[in-house]
Amino acid sequence: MASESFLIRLLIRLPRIGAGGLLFFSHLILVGCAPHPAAVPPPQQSSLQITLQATPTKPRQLDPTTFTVRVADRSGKPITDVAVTAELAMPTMDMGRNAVVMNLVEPGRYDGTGRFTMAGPWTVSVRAVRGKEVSQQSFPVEVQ
Ligand SMILES: [Cu+2]
Repeated sequence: MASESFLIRLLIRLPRIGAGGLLFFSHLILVGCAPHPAAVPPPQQSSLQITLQATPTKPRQLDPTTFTVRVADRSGKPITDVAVTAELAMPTMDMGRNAVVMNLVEPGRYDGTGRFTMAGPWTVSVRAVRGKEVSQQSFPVEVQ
């Protein structure tokens, strides 16, 4: 916890710091004390198990790649009532939005087909959304 004297000095300086600075400093102070609800919910640690299989396993640029996503709870039970999305992105550059439509094909299994538009390192970000609960997992894929 910040000391009282620090707080008092901060209050004296407020006019110079301005609102943005106040938010920054108040955040610093609060972070040290207790969990503080942020304006944007922090990325939740995935509560569901998400796996991804790409076919072929070494995708070629511009060829169709099939994605198989499996979603299960912590005990391994297949999950059928989530909305699954997959986004393809390159970590090194902006390739524009590249979303793959994923459809439930059997309990806990969601399939979709997409295309990597360039050779190199890609990331497939899979999200499983159920109400306000979002589980997310990213998978690196090397494209030839
Ligand atoms: Cu690229």
